[in-house]
Amino acid sequence: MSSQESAPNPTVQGEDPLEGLLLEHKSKFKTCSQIGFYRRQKLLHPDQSPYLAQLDTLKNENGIVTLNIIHQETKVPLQLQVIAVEGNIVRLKINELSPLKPRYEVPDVLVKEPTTERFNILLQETETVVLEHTNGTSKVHIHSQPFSIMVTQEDKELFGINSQGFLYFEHLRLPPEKSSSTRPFNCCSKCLFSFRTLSRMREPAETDTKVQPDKSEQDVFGLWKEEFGNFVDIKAHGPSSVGLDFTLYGFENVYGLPEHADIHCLKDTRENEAYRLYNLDVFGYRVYDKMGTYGSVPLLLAHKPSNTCGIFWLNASETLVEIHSKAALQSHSQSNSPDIQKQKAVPKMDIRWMSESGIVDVFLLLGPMPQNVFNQYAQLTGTQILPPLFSLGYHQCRWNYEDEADVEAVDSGFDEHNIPYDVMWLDIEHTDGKRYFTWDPDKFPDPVKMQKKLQEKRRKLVVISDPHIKVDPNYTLYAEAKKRGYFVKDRKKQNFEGSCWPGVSSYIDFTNPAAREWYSSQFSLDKYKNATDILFVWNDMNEPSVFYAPEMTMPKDAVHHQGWEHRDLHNLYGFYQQMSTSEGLIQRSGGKERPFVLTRSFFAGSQRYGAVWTGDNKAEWEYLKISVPMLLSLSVTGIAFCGADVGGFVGDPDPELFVRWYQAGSFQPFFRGHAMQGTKRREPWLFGEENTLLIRKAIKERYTLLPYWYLLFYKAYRTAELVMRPLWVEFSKYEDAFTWESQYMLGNALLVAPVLDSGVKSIDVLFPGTEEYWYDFRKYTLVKGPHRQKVAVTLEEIPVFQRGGSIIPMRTTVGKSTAWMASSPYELHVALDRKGLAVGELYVDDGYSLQYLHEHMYSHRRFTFSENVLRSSSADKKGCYIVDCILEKVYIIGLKKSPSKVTAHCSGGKKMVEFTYNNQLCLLSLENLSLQVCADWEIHIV
Ligand code: NBV
Repeated sequence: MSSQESAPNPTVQGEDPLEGLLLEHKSKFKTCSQIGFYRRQKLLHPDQSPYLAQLDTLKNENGIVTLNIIHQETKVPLQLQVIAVEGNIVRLKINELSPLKPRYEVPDVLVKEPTTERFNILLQETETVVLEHTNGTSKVHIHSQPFSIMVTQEDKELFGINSQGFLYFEHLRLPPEKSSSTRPFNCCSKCLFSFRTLSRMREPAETDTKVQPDKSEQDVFGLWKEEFGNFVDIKAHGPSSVGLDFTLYGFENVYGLPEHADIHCLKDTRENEAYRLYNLDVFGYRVYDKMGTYGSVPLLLAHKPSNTCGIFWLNASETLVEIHSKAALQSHSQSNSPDIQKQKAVPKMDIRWMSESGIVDVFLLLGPMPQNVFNQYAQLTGTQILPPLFSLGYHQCRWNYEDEADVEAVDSGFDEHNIPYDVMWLDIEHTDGKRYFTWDPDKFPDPVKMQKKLQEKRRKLVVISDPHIKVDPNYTLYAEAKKRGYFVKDRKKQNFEGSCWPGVSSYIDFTNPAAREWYSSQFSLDKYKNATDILFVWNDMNEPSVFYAPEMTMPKDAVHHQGWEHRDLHNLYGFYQQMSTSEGLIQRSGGKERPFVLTRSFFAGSQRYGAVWTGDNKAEWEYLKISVPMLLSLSVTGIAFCGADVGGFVGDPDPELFVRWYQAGSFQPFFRGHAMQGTKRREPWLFGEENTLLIRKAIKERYTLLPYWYLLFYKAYRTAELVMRPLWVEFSKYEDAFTWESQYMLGNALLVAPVLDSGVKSIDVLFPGTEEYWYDFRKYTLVKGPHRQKVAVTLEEIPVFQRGGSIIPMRTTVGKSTAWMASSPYELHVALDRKGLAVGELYVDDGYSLQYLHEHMYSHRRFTFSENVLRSSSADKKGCYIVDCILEKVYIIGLKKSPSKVTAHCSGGKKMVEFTYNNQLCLLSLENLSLQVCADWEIHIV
C-alpha cells in the first residue's frame, strides 16, 4: 500500500481540517524512536568505528584532497574530499566511491561553488596525514585506523570528526528480491553490514525495546518500507542514511539549528529527544520542544571566550542532531611541583548529525570570532536581501479581512487612531475558493480600486499564495501546470494529489527550474488579474502542509524533477517557493524593484529571498517569551528578517499581553499583528483608550527608529552583521552573557529588554561589557556595566538602553506610513562612552528600487564624536544618492559639562546653535540645526 493509498480521501472524509490540525501532536508527529534511520544509526556503538582511511589513496589536486575510506566489514569504499575553502573554512564531503545511482547533493543553496585554496601536505605516514591550510593557521590531521580527523587552529584542537566512531553511511543497494539474501541489512552481495552485525556491536538499551533484534527478519528498521500510523512510506531506493559526529573542544555553549520553539542556547539531548530538522506544519506548537517546526537551517555555532566556530551540515533530508556536553579530564603540568601533573576538566561538546539521505557535505567554519563565522556562512549561503523600507514598518494582518469594506475600515481605523502602518494583509479567504492568484468575486469585486485606495494612502497590500493548487480543470493555473508537467508526482508517476484548503490539490514542483520560472511569471501584472504593483506576497503552508498525510506533510516517496524523492529534499521545498516568488516580483518590475516575500518554511539561504515568521504561535505569555530565543536562533543562522505573530495567532490575548507583545514586536525585525480565524477582532485600538495609547506609542517608536533599522538591514546585507544579536555575539568574552537570552542587542547600539511576564513591576536586566556605559533610551539615565540589576517597569514601555559610544539616527516625526516620512527631519542620539567618544552611521536610498545595487544610488554616512566635535563624513564615496533631508536635532548624552557655545560648520559657513543642557542627566540638546543630514558638517561644542 503506498502512502497515497493509505491517506484518507479528503473529499470523502468530510472532516473539518481545523479539527485535524488540533489533533494531539503526539499522535500526529513522530518522536525519534519512530524514525527508522535514527533507530538504525543508534545501533552503532561508540568508539568502534568500522571505517578505515586508506591513506595510500590520497591525492591532492586542484585544491581538493581525496582519499578512500572503507567499511572494514562491508568493504564498500567511500570517498572523502577535504577542501580548503577561502576564508578559513574546511569542507568535508563523503560519498560512495561508486554508488548504484547518484546520491542527492543539495543544489541552489550555496551562492556559488566555493573558491578553494590549497592544502600543503605536512606529513604523510601510514597511520597519519597532516594537511596545512595555506592560510597557515589551521591543520587537518587524518588518522587511518579507525578513521578520524582532527582539525586544529593555531595548533590547538578545535574539531574532532568521527572521534566517537559515529560515521554512518548506508550505501545504495539492490532491493531484497533482487539480491540473494532476505536479511534486511544484508541485501546485496557486497553488503555484509547486516542487522546481526549491528546487533553484535551494541545490545539495544532498555529504551530500545521496539528495536529488539529478534524481529530481524522483518523490516523493523524501515529499510525498504516504513510505517507510521496508517501511513506507509515505500523506499524505492532502500536505505540511504548518513551520519557523522563532531567533537568541539573547550566549548560549553552551542546555538543555532532553527526552527524549534525552544531556548537559544541549545540543550544537552541525552535525556531527551534529538533536535529534529524536518519542516512541518505544527499548528500551536509546544514551547520548549525540540521537534521540527516550519523551517530548518542545519547550522550549529559554538562559542567560548577565545573562539567561535560553526558546523554547516548541507543536507536537505530529515535530519536529527544530538548534543552531549562533557568535561574531559586533561592533564596539564602547571603545578609548582614538577612531579605532580594536575588534572583539569576541559569542557567539550559532542555533536552527532544524522540525515535520512544524501551525502555528508559539511563546512567547518573556523571563525575565530563570531563575526568571522557569520561572514563565512554568508560567503557560502548569501546575506539578507535588503528589504524595501515599507516592510520594516508595521504590518496589519488577520485571517481574514473579510471584504473590501473591511479593508477600508481597518485602513481608516489606523488614521483615525493616529497609528502608523504600512501594509494591509489578505489571507486565504480573499481568493475565489482558495485558488491563488484569483479574488473572491463577492467579497473582493474590485481589488484594483481597493489597492488604489491603499496606494493613495501610500500603503501596500500583501496577499497569500500557497503552494497547493486546487485540482480543478477549469482553474487556469492548475490546467497549465498539469499540462506542462509542473506538479510533484506520486511514486506511481501520477500527479501527487493531497488535501489542503481548496480540497484535493496538487503541489507545484518548485525544485524544477522550469516550474519555478513559470510560477515566477504568474506574478506579472498582465497575468495576475487585478494585481497592482503595490501587491506583495506571503508564502504559507510550504513545508509543504498536506492534510491527512504522514505528519501532515508530503509523503517521502513522492517524486520530484529528475526523479529525486521528496525524502531527499523535503527541507528545501519552502526555500524554492520563496525563491520563485521573490524572482517573480523582481521580474514583474522589469528587474527594477525590490521584492517582499514572507515565507513560513525555509532552509539555509532563505535570507536571500525575504522574511520568515515563526508560524502559528498562541496568545499566551509563554509564546511571547519564546519568540525572543526563536528569533535569535534564526538571526545567528543568517535569517535576519524574522518575526513572530504579534498578539499570538491562536486564541485571544488579554490587554496586558497584547500591549506587551506590541512593545516587544516593535523591537523585532519583522513586525506584524496577526490573528486566527474565529478569534476576537484585535486591531490595535480595540482594547480601550489607555491600551490604544500604549500600542500607538510602541508603533510610533518603531517608526522614529526606522533610520536605525534600515541601517542595520543594510549592514546585514553588505557585511552579514546581525540585526538582532544575542548578547554573546556582541560581548563575546563576557561569560554571563552566553546564556542570557531574554534580552538582546539591536545592532551594536541598543539593548532591548522586553517584558515577558504578566503583572511584573520590575525585570532583571544584564548590562554587559566591562566598563561599558548604558543610557536609558528615553530617560537618558546612566548605568555602568558589567552589572545585573532589577529595573522597574510600568505598562508604559519596555526597557531599552543605548550603549555608550554609539550614535543612533532617528526621525523626529512620524507619518501615516514610511512613505509619508521620506522628508521627515532626522535627529541623532549621541551616547558617549567613558572616554567621551561615540560613532554611528546612516544609510539612505530610495527605499524601494534596486538602484542602490546597480547604480550606487545611496548615501552612506559616518558620524563621529570626539574632543567635543560631532562630525558627519561619507562612509562610502561611491554612493551618489542625493538626500534632501534635514538634521534637526542632536542629543548628546553623557556630556560632562555645559558648553558655553555650540557652532555648526558646513559648506554654507558657520552658525551658532541653540542648546539646552541638563546638569543632572549630563544631556546636551541641540535644536533647529537645519543641517543637510547627508552632507559633510561639524558641530563644535565649546
Ligand atoms: O492561511 C491561514 C493560516 C495563516 O493565517 C497562518 O498565519 C498560517 O501560519 N495558515 C497558517 C493556515 C491555517 C492554520 C490553522
